[in-house]
Amino acid sequence: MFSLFYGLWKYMFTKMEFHVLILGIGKAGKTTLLEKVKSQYSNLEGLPPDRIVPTVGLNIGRVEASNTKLVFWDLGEKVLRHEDLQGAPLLILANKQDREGAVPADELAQYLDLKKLNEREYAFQAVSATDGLGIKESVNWLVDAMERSERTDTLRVRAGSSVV
Ligand SMILES: Nc1nc2c(ncn2[C@@H]2O[C@H](COP(=O)(O)OP(=O)(O)O)[C@@H](O)[C@H]2O)c(=O)[nH]1
Ligand SMILES: [Mg+2]
Repeated sequence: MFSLFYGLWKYMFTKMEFHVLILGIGKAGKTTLLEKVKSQYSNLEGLPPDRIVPTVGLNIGRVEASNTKLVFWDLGEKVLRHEDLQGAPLLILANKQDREGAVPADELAQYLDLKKLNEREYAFQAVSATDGLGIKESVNWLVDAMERSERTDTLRVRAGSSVV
């Protein structure tokens, strides 16, 4: 009986944790973005842009948003079509919006043919990793999309959740 209630309690009060892959070509601003997210969602100061060096290996950042834990993986590999990422929500960021001539998010949406990524929820968001424009909106979208994603349920079952 105790374990039943303990399981229920754990289920209700343990924060969900989602992992987010940050993918993009070199110099797109992935590391700068991660540092900005970290500085907006924690008390720690993110690295200032002039101290960010090209990423070697992995750069991982943890933040908490809307009672949810997010783990960002700054990688830069072509993994989107990998079967393990089937159905994972996709947020496409049009970064460097502070720069004159930056491609707006809706224009970017026209360039990218995302119909091939069927069964995947996706959205476009204009951001500036240096100014912080659009960062909160991006993280909110990620949290919402991952919470309502069927993939989340599938992964939870696959992980053999200890919840009753
Ligand atoms: N103007 C501007 N520059 C940016 C922005 N995001 C990143 N950068 C710059 O782009 C360069 C590459 O950024 P970095 O985060 O190292 O890119 P990564 O290779 O994708 O990790 C750096 O000089 C950054 O300061 C942005 O939103 N606006
Ligand atoms: Mg980097």
